Amino acid sequence: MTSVDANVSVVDELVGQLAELRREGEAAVGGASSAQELESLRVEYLGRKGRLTSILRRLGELGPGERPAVGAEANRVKDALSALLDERAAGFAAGADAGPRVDLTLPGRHRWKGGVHPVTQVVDEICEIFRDLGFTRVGGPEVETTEYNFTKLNTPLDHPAADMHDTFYLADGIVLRTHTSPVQARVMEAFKPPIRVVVPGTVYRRDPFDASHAPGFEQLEGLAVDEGITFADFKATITAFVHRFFGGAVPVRFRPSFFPFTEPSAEVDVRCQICGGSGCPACKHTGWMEIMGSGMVHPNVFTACGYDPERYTGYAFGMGPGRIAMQRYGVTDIRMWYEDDMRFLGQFT
Ligand code: 2NM
Repeated sequence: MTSVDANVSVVDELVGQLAELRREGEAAVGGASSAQELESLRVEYLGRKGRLTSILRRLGELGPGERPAVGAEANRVKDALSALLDERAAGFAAGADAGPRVDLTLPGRHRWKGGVHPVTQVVDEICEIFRDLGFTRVGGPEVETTEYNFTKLNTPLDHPAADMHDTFYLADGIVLRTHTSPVQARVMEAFKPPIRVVVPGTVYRRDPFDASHAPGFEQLEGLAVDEGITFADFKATITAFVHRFFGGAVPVRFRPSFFPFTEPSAEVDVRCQICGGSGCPACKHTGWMEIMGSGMVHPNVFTACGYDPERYTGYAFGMGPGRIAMQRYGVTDIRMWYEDDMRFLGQFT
């Protein structure tokens, strides 16, 4: 048979084709950029009508002694390509080779932005209005003596009003202030009339932390002293403040009350900002919201602070910016201001 030589060249040819198939296949599979592309390469190289099959068809041209070696080589090529195809297909399934995993349609990440606490915003707003009315903003110590916190303010420690101002004693005669009034006492001792001040600050009381009380909260008090100041001055000043803070000509009323450091004393109410006066839970169906306590400074306070009560008169008032912020925004639990929950506070910046 002359076919021995011919078969040797066919063996060489087929082995050469197998080697080339493997090289090309590995390059193509390695460079594939999607699972779909891998699938078409699998069909092209290893499919029933694929390139490997057409090489195998020619095994019949070989003698029985030559087929096993070429067939074994064909199987090695098939296994190698098949393994590589599987490996890359698994990679695509896991997303490892899916390219940058970026969703360009996502909104950008915005930067952390700080903001002024809503209660502080109200404090600043109130102080600005009073600045326009001639009042200076001042501050003072949160740790006070009972002398300044109570005694100079016509509130002896055994006075029933002192019970409502039970506080935290740091030492004998040293307390966390229950109001900012001791600052007004210090202002009177340091400056001669006329004086007009507003005093915002944190104050402390032995109160439960519940929906309407906090053991530490913001207060803002005011004091005006001069010769000839009357309750009419007070009403006009407060009415001007209310109209600027709450807007327009909202109704204001002055209701008799009691404080040890003022005589006479009054509560100031404004038309309910939530229901407009028709009655709602926020105003306890009265149509009015209490915004401050006030009155004409008691002569005993002037005497204790070194002012001559025969010469000077004045008015004082105190409000809770936290309460006012609750009324303004319809917040029903005072603890919301103090929990530092940014989902809540972020709404006010
Ligand atoms: C209030 C109500 C009424 C007040 C009195 C004084 C001072 F120091 F002049 F005596 N400062 N603030 C005062 C008066 C505070 O808060 C509800």
